[in-house]
Amino acid sequence: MTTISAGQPSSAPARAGQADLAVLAEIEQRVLWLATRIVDAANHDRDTGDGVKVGGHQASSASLVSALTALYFGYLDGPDKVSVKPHASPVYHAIQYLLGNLDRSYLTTLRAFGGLQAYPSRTKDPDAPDFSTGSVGLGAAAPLFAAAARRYVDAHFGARPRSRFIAVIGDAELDEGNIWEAIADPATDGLGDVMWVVDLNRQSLDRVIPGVRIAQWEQQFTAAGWHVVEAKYGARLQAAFAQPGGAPLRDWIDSMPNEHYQSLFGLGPADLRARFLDGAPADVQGCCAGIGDDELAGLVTDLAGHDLGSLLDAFAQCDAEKDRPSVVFIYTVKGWGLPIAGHPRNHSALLTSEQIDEMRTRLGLTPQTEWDRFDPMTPAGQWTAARREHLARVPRAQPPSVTVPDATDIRANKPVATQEAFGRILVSLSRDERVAPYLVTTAPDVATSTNLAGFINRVRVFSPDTRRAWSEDPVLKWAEGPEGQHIELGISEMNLFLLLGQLGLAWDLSDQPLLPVGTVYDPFVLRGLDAFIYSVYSGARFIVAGTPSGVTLAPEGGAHQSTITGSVGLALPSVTFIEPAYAVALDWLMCGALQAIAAANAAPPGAAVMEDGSYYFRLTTRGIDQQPFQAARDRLGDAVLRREVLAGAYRLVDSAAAGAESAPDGRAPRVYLVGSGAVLPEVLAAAAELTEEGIAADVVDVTSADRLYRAWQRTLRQGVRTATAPSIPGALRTAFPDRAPIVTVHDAASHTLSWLGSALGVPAVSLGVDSFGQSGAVADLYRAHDLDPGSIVNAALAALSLK
Ligand SMILES: Cc1ncc(C[n+]2csc(CCOP(=O)(O)OP(=O)(O)O)c2C)c(N)n1
Ligand SMILES: [Mg+2]
Repeated sequence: MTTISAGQPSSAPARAGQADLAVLAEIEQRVLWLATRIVDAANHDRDTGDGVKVGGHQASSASLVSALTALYFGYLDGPDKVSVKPHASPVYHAIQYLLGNLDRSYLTTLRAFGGLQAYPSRTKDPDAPDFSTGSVGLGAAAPLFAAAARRYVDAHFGARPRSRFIAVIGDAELDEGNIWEAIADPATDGLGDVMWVVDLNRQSLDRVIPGVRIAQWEQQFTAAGWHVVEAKYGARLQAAFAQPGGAPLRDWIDSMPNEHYQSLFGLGPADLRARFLDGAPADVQGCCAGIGDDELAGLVTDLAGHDLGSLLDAFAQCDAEKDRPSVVFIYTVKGWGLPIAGHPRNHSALLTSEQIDEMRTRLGLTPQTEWDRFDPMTPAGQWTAARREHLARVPRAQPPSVTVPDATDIRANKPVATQEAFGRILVSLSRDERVAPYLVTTAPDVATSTNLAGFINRVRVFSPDTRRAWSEDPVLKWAEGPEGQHIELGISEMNLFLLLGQLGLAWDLSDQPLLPVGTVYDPFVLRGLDAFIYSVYSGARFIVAGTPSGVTLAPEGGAHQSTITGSVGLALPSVTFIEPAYAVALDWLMCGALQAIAAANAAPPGAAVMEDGSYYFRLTTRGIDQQPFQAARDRLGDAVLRREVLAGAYRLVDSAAAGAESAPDGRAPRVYLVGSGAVLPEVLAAAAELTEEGIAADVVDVTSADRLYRAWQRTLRQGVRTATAPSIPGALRTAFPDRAPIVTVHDAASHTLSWLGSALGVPAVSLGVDSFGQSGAVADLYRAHDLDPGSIVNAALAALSLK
């Protein structure tokens, strides 16, 4: 581990160009002012009219002003990508404004509708940050996975201009487990272009953190193969330590409890001296005796995280480390330079208007000039202009347009499960040279058990270097090398969704569109859910297959059976949830999803892209007879059926077409049995039984509850917004041409499909899995959850009685 000696001149003049530290310090003060005032304006200059506190984080921002100034004005190059901790978003915007990348009008819009977002947002902020942040830990890990995605892209498509992937993160973010999952995974080994900057202000939201855990953290990073740098003391303290008698001073500060040290920041110079020396040994008292109160106050709070030379030195040391990721712990002060510095409850504290006025005056600004950029004729103005030019991004080349077929023409003559079909479809696509180069799969140690083996056998496993395979396995050829197209992860669903997210953003962050496909056991989608949300909120486009799913995974028991994932898939924005039952339907839907991803990836900047985003396929290992689907195909023809399958539902059994006898009065009781996924055989059996009893039972296979729901909501909202009567959307009308009671059947929470009754305005009974499962045979589990044919028949009778 390296400790920075900040007393020497910066060794990073090359990156800083000709910037001298005095100019950077002037910029730093202006960044501090703007970041503070952006939050102040949001809270004091704007009347929201609702009495709700606007909020914002002046202390968390101030903590990182120096580091972000050093990065943007002294270190970064154009292709570098940066993730900024959520609560420092005002600093990011202040810097983008000074660089000329953000219009002045936005500075008073923090947390306003259509204005600057509370936390950096790729998709919503006008000065588009490289990474969204907000849920602590995730934005920190994202650049690591972006670097892994870049390594993959470089290996397959040729090296891009070098980017460094940087995360500037809060120290309490290291409490999040996903941080340690990320650095522990071999897929993130050796990424020399990664640098994490940890804002070690020793405070979290609630408190001053008792006992600094840096030693433990450093060991954890070191054990994971990271290069660790510590930037602790600023130049003045370093110099004082080097004086004769300076060693006890250092020991005293090093041994001081964190709460004691933090309490110094809120005090005036005389009180600070007394507090600092409270309990100090005689030699420390002696060493400080000759130092005046003001000087002592400045000295003992001089941390490297606010020393621009030290920071640039630390970054340069990380940059020199080419073969492993680096982390630099910078010691900072939460609220640095503000009256709330170091206060235990400063997390959400806001400066008063008087304090803002005082700060403005101190910095030589007036209400007329407070939002100004630097005068272009001054050194600071010239340096920001030079940095603006240096950091300008090269416009992206027009991406290749990737042609995905409408189908792989999967054949399914015997019973087949959707999970198996999924594997076969991927194998077929790997043979299609128009698509194959862009496909990349990943799985958290479940590749073989989710049917990726066939694909892996063809395309191999990705590793930056070719690795010798020691055992010949004719069934699974696990050969690793730079040409491989499957990225294997350890068991971390967080890592899965973070990697999928960054592969799904490679069109942006690595100038290379990809078609990423991940697999995960369906119940464990929830284990990675926050990272899933993070990735799609960031605009990533990928496919994830949750498989196997539901109580259909009968013998595996309650711990492995998913129940609420259907509802999650349906409700998640920017994700299309799909649960087909039949192989050909899956084929069409998967090809359709890949087509949509490819089209969106190739859309020119600023073009309106389709709304689907990513795709979540919920699959099963239960093989089911494909004949009913073939019958629907014969009846409707591929063109019509494909359109309906993609729209979300089609009639698997059309009782009229099947020649169901009408009752003597011409009006047979009629019911729709609606199933999704693995339960279709039970639904079909129930329909046959009802038909025998003289009830016309149509079977509707819902391939995407999400698409149906969205179609319904679209027409409803249209009606609400235009004050007109909403119509029934086309997809629902086609699948449900008549008004008749319905029964919904789903191996998932009954709620996932229960809205259909309202959508159609008919009585509905919803069957599903609303309690935890257990081990058993499929028939046992279906019986226990009323998914068996007999229960479905009874549900149909109940629905008819509700009419
Ligand atoms: C996953 C998650 N949990 C909780 C929060 C609420 N929260 C926001 S900031 C914060 C403390 C952050 O402390 P630190 O990372 O040290 O940042 P600092 O404000 O000290 O710079 C917490 C708990 C969050 N944003 N995300
Ligand atoms: Mg902190």
